[in-house]
Amino acid sequence: MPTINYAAKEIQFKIVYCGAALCGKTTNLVYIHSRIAPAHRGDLVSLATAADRTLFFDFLPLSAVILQGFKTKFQLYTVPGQVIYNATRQLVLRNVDGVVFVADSQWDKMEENVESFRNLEQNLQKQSLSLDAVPYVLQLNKRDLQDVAPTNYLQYLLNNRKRRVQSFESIATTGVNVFSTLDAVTQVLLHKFNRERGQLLAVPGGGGR
Ligand SMILES: Nc1nc2c(ncn2[C@@H]2O[C@H](COP(=O)(O)OP(=O)(O)O)[C@@H](O)[C@H]2O)c(=O)[nH]1
Ligand SMILES: [Mg+2]
Repeated sequence: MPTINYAAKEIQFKIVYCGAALCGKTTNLVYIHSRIAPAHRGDLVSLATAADRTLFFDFLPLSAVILQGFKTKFQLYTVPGQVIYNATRQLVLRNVDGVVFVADSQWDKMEENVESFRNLEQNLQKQSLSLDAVPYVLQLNKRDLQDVAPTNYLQYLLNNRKRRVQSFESIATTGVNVFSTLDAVTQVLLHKFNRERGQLLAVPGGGGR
């Protein structure tokens, strides 16, 4: 559920990048940050350990299109991928409006990908959400590397729910399909919002959080 500020005519959505440790979540945000004019984004806040691994989350605020006279803002977050940080992941996933699941295409990461995807489903369940209802897309990352699984195998592992979602083959380090992924999740999320809650924007003082 996005935050609607009627006075400022702003609506704010939260998008969370999920996936196993080192799959490329932070790299997505770093690339997006580097390609958006400062006027349309805030600073990238990264809380990393000395070893450059995300400890809590990365955070990047973006402002974008106008929706029914409201300025839409997107807050991009990553979650720490390491298995032990589940409490942090649950916290970052609270009130999520859209998810990008980043898969690491390397063969030896398949188990971690599947485990991370299951963990996402479980964490959403804990806040009574389901991937059936949350807008999300799949990003098959690191396609530049040698030892990668074929995309149809990744689809079979990670995109076999009733509703198949859009997926993108990416190279986050050079930006290949980083924006296609972000555009797709925002499109799905805005469609859902318009369909289910668009009327909230027309009623000053109604709804919001
Ligand atoms: N070759 C290659 N390396 C990548 C790609 N995306 C990320 N990486 C590298 O993978 C490592 C982990 O990336 P990071 O974004 O920190 O992963 P995170 O733990 O998911 O945030 C870094 O060394 C990145 O440079 C990619 O598409 N191709
Ligand atoms: Mg990270």
